[in-house]
Amino acid sequence: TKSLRETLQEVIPVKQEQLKKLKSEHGQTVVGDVKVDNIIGGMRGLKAMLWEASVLDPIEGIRFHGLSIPDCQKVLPAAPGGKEIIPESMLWLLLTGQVPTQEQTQALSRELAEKGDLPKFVEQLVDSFPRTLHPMTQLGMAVAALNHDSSFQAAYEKGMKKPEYWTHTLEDCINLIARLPALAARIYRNVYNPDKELAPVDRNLDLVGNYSRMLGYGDNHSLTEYLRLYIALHGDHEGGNASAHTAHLVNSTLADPYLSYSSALFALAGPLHGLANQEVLRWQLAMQKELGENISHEDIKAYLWKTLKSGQVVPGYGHGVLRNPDPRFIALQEFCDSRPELKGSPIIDLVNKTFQVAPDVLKEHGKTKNPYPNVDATSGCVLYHYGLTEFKYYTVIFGVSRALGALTQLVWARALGLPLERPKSMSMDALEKFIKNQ
Ligand code: NMX
Ligand code: MLT
Repeated sequence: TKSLRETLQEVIPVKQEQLKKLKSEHGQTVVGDVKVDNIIGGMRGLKAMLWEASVLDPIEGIRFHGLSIPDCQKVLPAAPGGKEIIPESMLWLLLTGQVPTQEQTQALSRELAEKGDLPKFVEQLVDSFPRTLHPMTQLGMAVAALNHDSSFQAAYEKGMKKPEYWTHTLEDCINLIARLPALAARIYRNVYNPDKELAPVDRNLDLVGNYSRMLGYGDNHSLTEYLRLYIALHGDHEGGNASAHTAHLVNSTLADPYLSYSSALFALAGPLHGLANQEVLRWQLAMQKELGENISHEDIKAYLWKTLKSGQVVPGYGHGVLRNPDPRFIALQEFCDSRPELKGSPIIDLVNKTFQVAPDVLKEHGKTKNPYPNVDATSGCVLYHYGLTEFKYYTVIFGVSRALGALTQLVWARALGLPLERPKSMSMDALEKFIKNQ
């Protein structure tokens, strides 16, 4: 059975050939118009990036190398003793386009665990942060500091040749993914349980098995399984989302993967992006507090209108691309339905009831192009039920996850020799002049 690197050595030349052909045969083919609306509207809908691992359809949602979420749930290996997809099998799929065997998945788990310890100076750096510093700020800063050991940076200084770029990028990406659980768990411990001993990385556990154990939830098999699914599913959402796009842009300058992913994390930390799962829980809890027990659909409707009339967005609803309920939301709801311990959970019931009411209210409100829930509408609420109630931490878990897809693309970008990203910008005056001369 082939290792991850052997598989990539086989797959990359095929992709390089595909790109060469695309460029020489179709380099001048038009794929769309650029409208003034695109330029002033956050480039929404503009097809302007190459992204190999996943493609998002507005109605159907995400496909990873052509596989839908239910397809992945059928074919991707789980952890020993578990049922849910794990990040290792998703990472293998994202990187290679192939479904790994159980053996290949376990070998990757083993490699990640072996590389999972943090350098001492990073532990000291994280321990020096004030407990009041937002966990996402801590994560982004520490990921940047990990570039102390960047293989890409060291090789670049020595004058490495372009065909070697991807191998050093891959080494950095694997090392970073391996270290994220220990880093993210250390931040959690320092902020919420400063007196608690941190469990060491266990070489026999999968990535999330270790993460859950280091967070202090290792005995909670259900939460560990939920985290496996959560982290695998949030791994990639094509290239245009703010975090993945940031990693891609920064890496196109040949900044190393640590600096690139650190930048991505700060994009993820915004409330319109990854911070939304923290915001959803805050909003649902405020709703619960205000409305009390036995909340009716009418009560929720009135609360939704109150939120909208105060000029706020309904967190967890709407999307830049999707125009249907997010299949990741559906997959997490199905997880909840399949778990006896989640039956009757007040917070999950409230998420469900909100889902029954919110789309009609948002349609009537008439602003959002997508009145349906995105993945954040439920992801944090399930963590809350399981006892992981510190919601300022939730985006960190998203940050552990998004590394899978964002870092995969860095490997591909360097293997395909993609150039520095540098779109043309226009001023309003320049636009008006252009329009006048049409
Ligand atoms: N509640 C109220 N208004 C909304 C919502 C919402 N959930 N979603 C969009 N709108 C408004 C939006 O603010 C905009 O108003 P205005 O013209 O006054 O600026 C209008 O509807 C049109 O926006 P869209 O084109 O539908 O959405 P856009 O692509 O600009 O933004 C989001 C997408 C996701 C940023 C937006 O839907 C939103 O703010 N949702 C709530 C926050 C959220 O859940 N973010 C998580 C996204 C997923 N993730 O994990 O990253
Ligand atoms: C994501 O997973 O990145 C979000 O759904 C946002 C997006 O795709 O734009």
